[in-house]
Amino acid sequence: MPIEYDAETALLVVDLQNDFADPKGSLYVRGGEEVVESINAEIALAFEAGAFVAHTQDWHPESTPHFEKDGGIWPVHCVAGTWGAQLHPDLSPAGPAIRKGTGAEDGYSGFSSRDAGTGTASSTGLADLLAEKGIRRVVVAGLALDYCVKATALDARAGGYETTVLLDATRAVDLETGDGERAVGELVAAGVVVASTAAR
Ligand code: VGL
Ligand code: ZN
Repeated sequence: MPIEYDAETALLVVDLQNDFADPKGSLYVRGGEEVVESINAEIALAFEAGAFVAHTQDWHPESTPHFEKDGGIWPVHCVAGTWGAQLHPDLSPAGPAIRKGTGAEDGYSGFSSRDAGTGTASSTGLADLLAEKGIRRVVVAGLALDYCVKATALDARAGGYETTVLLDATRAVDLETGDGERAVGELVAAGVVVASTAAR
């Protein structure tokens, strides 16, 4: 069932950036480019209904414990200011971009991050923004289902928002076969609703 957007709903478009959504990106998520069109349609619907739209951007320094070369698990991706970190050129963004992963951290959520060294959590400002707008319901789409979409939706749910993930507007990294399906299981167990876009 498509979402009915209203002024108390926020559509969060997670990490629809070249490194994830372009086949030439360094951490290309298979099928990532396929979600752009339906997300644009969803953004238009949300915008028309007076909903709040925000984007997240993975925005890393050149060295971070997140990268394999520095002790993490990922190839270098979404380095601040590079082509890979830019939003996909076919996306029609509406609303602010929240940058995350900007420090020495290995977090995935659009809401907060945890310093890999000190363990200290810090907020990205997204929760404050949603509170300021009087948001009660959060709808999440984008990349990747098994990392940043999952973490962002779980944080939204834990923060008391009615939370929905638009499954056809996400794709999984699937480092291990089945990660995407397991992510859906975790989301549903946490009380997140799984739905699809109006385009489907
Ligand atoms: C992501 C892996 C590493 C994501 C970000 O956006 O899901 N995945 N950094
Ligand atoms: Zn990252």
